[in-house]
Amino acid sequence: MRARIWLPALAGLAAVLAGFGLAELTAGLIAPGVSPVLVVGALLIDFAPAWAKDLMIGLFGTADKAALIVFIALVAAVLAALAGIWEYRRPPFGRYVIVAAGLVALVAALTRAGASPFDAVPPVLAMLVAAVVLTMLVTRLRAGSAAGADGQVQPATGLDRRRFLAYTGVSAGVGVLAAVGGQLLSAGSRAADAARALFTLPAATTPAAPLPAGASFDIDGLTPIITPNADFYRIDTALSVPRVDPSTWTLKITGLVENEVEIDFAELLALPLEESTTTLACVSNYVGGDLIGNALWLGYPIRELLARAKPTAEADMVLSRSADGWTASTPLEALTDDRNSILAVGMNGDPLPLEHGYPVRMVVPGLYGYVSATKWVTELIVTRFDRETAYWSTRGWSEKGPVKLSSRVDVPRGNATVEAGTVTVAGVAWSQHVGVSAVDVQVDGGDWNPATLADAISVDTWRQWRWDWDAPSGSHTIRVRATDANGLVQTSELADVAPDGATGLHEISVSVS
Ligand SMILES: Nc1nc2c(c(=O)[nH]1)N[C@H]1C(S)=C(S)[C@@H](COP(=O)(O)O)O[C@H]1N2
Ligand SMILES: [Mo]
Repeated sequence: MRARIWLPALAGLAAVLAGFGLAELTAGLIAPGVSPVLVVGALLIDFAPAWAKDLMIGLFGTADKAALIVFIALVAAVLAALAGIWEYRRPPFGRYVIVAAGLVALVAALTRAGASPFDAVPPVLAMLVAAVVLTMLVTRLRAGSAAGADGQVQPATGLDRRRFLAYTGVSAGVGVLAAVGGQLLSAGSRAADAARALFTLPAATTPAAPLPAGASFDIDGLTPIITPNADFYRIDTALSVPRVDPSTWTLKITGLVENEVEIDFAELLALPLEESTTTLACVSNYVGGDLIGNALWLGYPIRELLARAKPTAEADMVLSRSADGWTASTPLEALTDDRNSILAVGMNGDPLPLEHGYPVRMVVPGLYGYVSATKWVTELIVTRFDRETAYWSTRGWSEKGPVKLSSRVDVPRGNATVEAGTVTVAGVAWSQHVGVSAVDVQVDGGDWNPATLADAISVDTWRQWRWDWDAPSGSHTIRVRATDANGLVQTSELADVAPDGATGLHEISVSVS
């Protein structure tokens, strides 16, 4: 009984490994990025329903993309084992399973942004190899075995079983070797990594003013005014970071324009580049959350390129598209008014990190990233909101996303225990494109106490605040609220992150000993 399940399951696994390995190898040779696991993962991400976004943000932040890959590998392994068992018991049902899985991978490969017909080769090859190897192994398994009295096939024994195991081992081994070879090949073709390593960022024609001396307080645990690249939050739908070779990168401006514009990387770098400090926030940042960061960006104003393209009078939106097909819809006005909306090539003095959009991304002050901050950007389509819809707007998120006025307590940490006496309460507040004019702190629902604000870098950056609290012992709650330069006070009304950003006041509990 055990042999009837385990040996066929083994055959299924070995067959699928052989097919998968050869697909990885051909992907490495002719279609980098078309690894079956990655294309299926990308398909799952794109088809996830709207409610899954919250989960996805947690899941596909930075480290947990690996979780999806492991999940797909586990599902594939289970299907492979089932295919083996079915092929043994009711041929050709095992092959049907393999063909069905192969078709899913084929659709996934061909529906990727910028897919070429060659991308069909790895999944089709995987399907054929797996089906042929499965048939061969199961035939081996049956060889020498006779139909029992009950009409059931009896598993092979002795010499036949040893032969079967040898063939199975060879198939699996070839698969693993081929997969490793494919990985090495695609690593070797990573022109983007190599180019970035060799790239020296040009100097800014218009450097940023030095940070005001009073822009940051020296308080342990307070968020630094500039977020180091390594600590900058990362959010995107890309399962493997897009590798865009700067030597072939171009940006096209098309759509409702008088002149189509196309520039390459060398041309972009030769333009007068400007530095600006801009805070970037994610719409999925809940009140008090950390999906927000502030960086010194180097780039070229999008306004200038749009001026060359000359949008027609009816245009009201720019749909930006990335190398991996993701899109954002940005109001045309936010890209043509006087704010620092740029095509960024530098982040905190370094070339853009690969995961933050190398070689070129958009940064638009005052709008959530999902409607503005396109990484690996390759195309700006000038259009209208009533004609085009961007990636997240088709998944239940608002088509416009101005960043909401908000503030956060960083110290003390929530649920910390502090000593009675003077306790420094501090954090950050932001009201992008308007500016923060005041921050107040409240203890246990009492009076609002004005906090001291650090100097502002600009209206487009967050601002630190501090307040010295004479803390009595016991349990307390601390709340913070910001007021913007127009006098708007941060609302205490709770709103979920969907569809256009959270509201409410950040509140922490502390115990004072
Ligand atoms: N190509 C691409 N660009 C993208 C995204 C994406 O999924 N794909 N996500 C956007 C979102 S939702 C946010 S909040 C910002 C995050 O930028 P960061 O990862 O550099 O912090 O990138 C934006 N740009
Ligand atoms: Mo986001």
